[in-house]
Amino acid sequence: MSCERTLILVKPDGVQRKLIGTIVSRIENKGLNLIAMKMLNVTAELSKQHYAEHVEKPFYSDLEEFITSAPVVAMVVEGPEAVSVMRTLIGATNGRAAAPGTIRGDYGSSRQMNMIHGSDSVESAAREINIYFQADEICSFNVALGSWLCAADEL
Ligand code: IDP
Ligand code: MG
Repeated sequence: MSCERTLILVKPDGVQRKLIGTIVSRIENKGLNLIAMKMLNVTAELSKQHYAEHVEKPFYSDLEEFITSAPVVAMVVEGPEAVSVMRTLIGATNGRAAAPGTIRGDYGSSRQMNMIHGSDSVESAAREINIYFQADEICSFNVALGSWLCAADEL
């Protein structure tokens, strides 16, 4: 098992709906480690970089309009298998299909306005973290409670 990093965004709808604290709590309650965080406005250029795989898709112009419409909160989250653990916690893309208990399943019912982004692979995470954060903005630290969150042979 490996300690991974993943890029998480609270999207504009999550910020507007005052869900930043709720989403951060869900991540912290899971035992994952928040090691970088900032609020920013996504520009059209940044959106095209982040969503490069979607730029040619029919929904891209709506997605760009949405993601640039209000600030986002960007985070780097670290922990054992953090990429897949966060994708499970986030739930399916479409909030109407997302399972209860997931963030998208519990707080939304839209395909586009689904409150949170999480990287879909370790490779995507490395690319996306690099887009949103400088190396010196990442504050990896020794978690004092770490031995109560995960057994040594799971790390
Ligand atoms: P993901 O966020 O679950 O990884 P992706 O397929 O990578 O989903 O899509 C990126 C984002 O684009 C979604 O989170 C959602 O906000 C938006 N999106 C995805 N598919 C559609 C669509 O068919 N119409 C409109 N927006 C979409
Ligand atoms: Mg995706």
